[in-house]
Amino acid sequence: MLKPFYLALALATASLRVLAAEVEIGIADYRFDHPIVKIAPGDTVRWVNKEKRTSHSVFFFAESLESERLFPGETWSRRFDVPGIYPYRCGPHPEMQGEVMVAPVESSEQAQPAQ
Ligand SMILES: [Cu+2]
Repeated sequence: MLKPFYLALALATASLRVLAAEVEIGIADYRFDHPIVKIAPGDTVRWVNKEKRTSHSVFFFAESLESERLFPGETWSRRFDVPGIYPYRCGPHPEMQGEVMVAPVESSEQAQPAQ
């Protein structure tokens, strides 16, 4: 029989991933500030254009999915439900590249930028 304290702890740990996380990627100086992020299925990535003048987009070329052109201060979000590796680049600036890795994580781990 579990004592109430340990039971509560187990429940708290198990429910940690129920709340999906949101990861923010800033765009500045013609690059994505976290080019590679690791998230869990159900998490959302939010790109924020932090440039003063330049617009960018987020283009998942393998899926032919591209955001609207993001002007300074604008954001675009995408939720990832299916595990996999999602490479992307900026539409107008192909040298700007990034990757979203979606994989189940340990319940104690938080979604975080990989670098
Ligand atoms: Cu760009």
